Amino acid sequence: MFVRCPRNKRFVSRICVFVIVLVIVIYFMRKMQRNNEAIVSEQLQNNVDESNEYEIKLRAYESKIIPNLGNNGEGAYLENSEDREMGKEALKKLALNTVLSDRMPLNRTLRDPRNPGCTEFTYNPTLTASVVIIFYNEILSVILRTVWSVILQTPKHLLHEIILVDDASTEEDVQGLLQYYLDTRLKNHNIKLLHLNHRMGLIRARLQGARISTGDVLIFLDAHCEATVSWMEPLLARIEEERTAVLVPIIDVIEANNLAYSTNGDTSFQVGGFTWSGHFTWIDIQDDDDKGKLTPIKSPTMAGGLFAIDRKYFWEIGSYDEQMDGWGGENLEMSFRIWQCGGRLETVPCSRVGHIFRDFHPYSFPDNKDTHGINTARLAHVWMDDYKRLFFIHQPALENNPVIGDLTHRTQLRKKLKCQSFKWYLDNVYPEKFIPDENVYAYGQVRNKFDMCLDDLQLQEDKIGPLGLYQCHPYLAMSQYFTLSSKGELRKEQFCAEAFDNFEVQLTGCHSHNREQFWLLFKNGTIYNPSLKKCLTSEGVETSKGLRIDTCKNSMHQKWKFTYVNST
Ligand code: UD2
Ligand code: MN
Repeated sequence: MFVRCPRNKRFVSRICVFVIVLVIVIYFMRKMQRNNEAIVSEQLQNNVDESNEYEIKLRAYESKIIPNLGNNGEGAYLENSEDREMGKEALKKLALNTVLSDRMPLNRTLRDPRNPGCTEFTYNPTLTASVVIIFYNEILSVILRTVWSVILQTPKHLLHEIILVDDASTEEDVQGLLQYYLDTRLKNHNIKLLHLNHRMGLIRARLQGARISTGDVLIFLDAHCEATVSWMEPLLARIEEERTAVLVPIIDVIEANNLAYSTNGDTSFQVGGFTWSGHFTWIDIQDDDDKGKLTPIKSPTMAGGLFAIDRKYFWEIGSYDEQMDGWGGENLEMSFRIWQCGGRLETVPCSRVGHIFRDFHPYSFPDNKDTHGINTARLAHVWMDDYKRLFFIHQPALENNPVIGDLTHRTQLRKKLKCQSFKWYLDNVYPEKFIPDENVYAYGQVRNKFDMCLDDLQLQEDKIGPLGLYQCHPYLAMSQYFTLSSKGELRKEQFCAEAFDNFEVQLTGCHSHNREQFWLLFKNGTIYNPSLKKCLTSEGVETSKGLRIDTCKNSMHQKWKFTYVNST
């Protein structure tokens, strides 16, 4: 470029051009050679040491993966009968078919589970996310499938980092092998693995992950999840619009036995509720206006494992109660706190993540402590005001028990954030929640003249069973706590007494429009079912057996007395 060939002397000029072309060709050839050398040297660096014990293990593991198994999120089946038997055993022992998981590709494909309407939205968030995944003794393939799904289903520019927190697992696999996998198979992704040096429980483990994260938004996941297409965009976009919105995706079920990614159909889903015993429950969407919406909708509580929150807001709003141990309670604590202290909790219908729901915990807790109970007692004292009475009926031994620890920090936090009362939460966020002793006709034990009481006979949630009769307990035990509600239901929190044509009375789900669930309490103590025109009777009913309805007569067996009756 800086050399000029003389124009007048043709021969000299030609030689000159030739020399210049030659120089250019040599220059580019050398450059290409240098590039090749760089690639080769990078490959050399990449060349894993084949004699490394982790490499040997990983290759053995990788060689057993069955291509395409479980693709499209389908449930899978192992052809090999020995594997199949081992899988069944694992399911019994660990509540998960770990053998099947080990054979299934880590990056299996999933179908788009969303409501088709979701594809019409475009989101262009500018925020980035730190995905925090905590685990204790989860198997490698399950953790890695979670990680792979996040990588594959998230646009690169939105995924700031993935932070894995090992809550001091004792299983060998997740010690060195996971780090080795990340270093060799996923080294171009920003993934950090933090090993805690002693078991901290899932609440403090999440806090440790949050502390080292630097993305705009924190997204927590359990270590046995699979994210689906476009799961992150609507979460980030909503937080960008409303930084105090805390978001949960729809949580689909990955079946523990065959790893099928299953949904309740692409349109129907539930939001979070709670029971007075302090447990999370799924509830139907409460507001009619919210039904069918594809934009974020109000959720009174969250399940706890999968949610997105602005990182700075997470700390401002009080992160977690660090004195909560083990497992449980933190999800309701955070839900109440978010709502009461000015934030919002929402379910995002166009974001869907699968989660393996296990039938039992495959791990034990140090000292066998009831961490769920203790943690819930903590949150009841801090957030539920006088309504904590309804929790402590379930857990009387915990009410003034020193085991729940010091609450000063959390009560101070509540003051500092100037949070609303629990009554405000019930009135404004969850007005449909049944309160067994407020605005009702009568509640408490329902006793007859023979000191026998109505009793749910320990009926399990989601079941139907007889409305029973049992000796009255000397204290108000939950199994004998009944309410005659303002709608005329004779009910517990979850069940309503329903009279049947064969004169049996069963406890079933409450449907307020069902006439057979409507009862009247007369001044003389009879409990009357107007629909069948009969009265509740204990005549001829053995202890622990179901009550009946019968023709109303002036019988001692048809006189009932509630512990508390409101005058109205
Ligand atoms: C649900 C939540 C879970 C948590 C819990 C209440 C969902 C889908 N799951 O229970 O996230 O909020 O309710 O506390 O919402 N783990 C540890 N250390 C431990 C015990 C567990 O790190 O000491 C990990 C575990 O490996 C898993 C996560 O914590 O990744 C949640 O545990 P889980 O899956 O057993 O809880 P889950 O889904 O039954
Ligand atoms: Mn889980």
